Amino acid sequence: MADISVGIIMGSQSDWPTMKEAAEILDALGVGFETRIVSAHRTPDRLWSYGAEAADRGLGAIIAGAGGAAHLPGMMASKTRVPVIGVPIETRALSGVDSLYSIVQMPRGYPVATMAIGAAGAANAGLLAAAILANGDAALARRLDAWRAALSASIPEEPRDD
Ligand code: RP5
Repeated sequence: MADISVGIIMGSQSDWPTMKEAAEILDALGVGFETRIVSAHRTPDRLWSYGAEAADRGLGAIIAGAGGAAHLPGMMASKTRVPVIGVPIETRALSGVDSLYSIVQMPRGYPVATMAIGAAGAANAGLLAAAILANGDAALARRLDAWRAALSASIPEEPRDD
């Protein structure tokens, strides 16, 4: 079993179907991760202690998904220097634009790498976390290169009628 290098956190159980996409990518690449529900609004103390301990625990990246007033990624970035990758969850009321704007517009000094809204964003968050870790892990770099090459090879040159 791989060491836990990535924390996947989310504001609610309802975010899991989206955030699972990040977990599946990390699984496929052999990157160890943990999953936690950490809400900026409903469990602020949990957010604070997770952020306070993240670097000492050896986490190399934190993927944080939240929807609506999506303060989790930004608050986590305030609390730890571990790179935070934000995933805006698609919402019913505003289609996730609310989540995106809540996450992306950080003040200077506390960056969040903000992904696209929804499932593609969550999958890309997994890939970006792996890419960050691959800088110091040659075996992971090779696995990531192979994953990218396989995706590329799966794209047909011509469209077909279904
Ligand atoms: C946010 O509120 C969560 O990240 C979730 O996307 C949204 C709705 O949460 P639930 O009401 O479904 O628990 O904090």
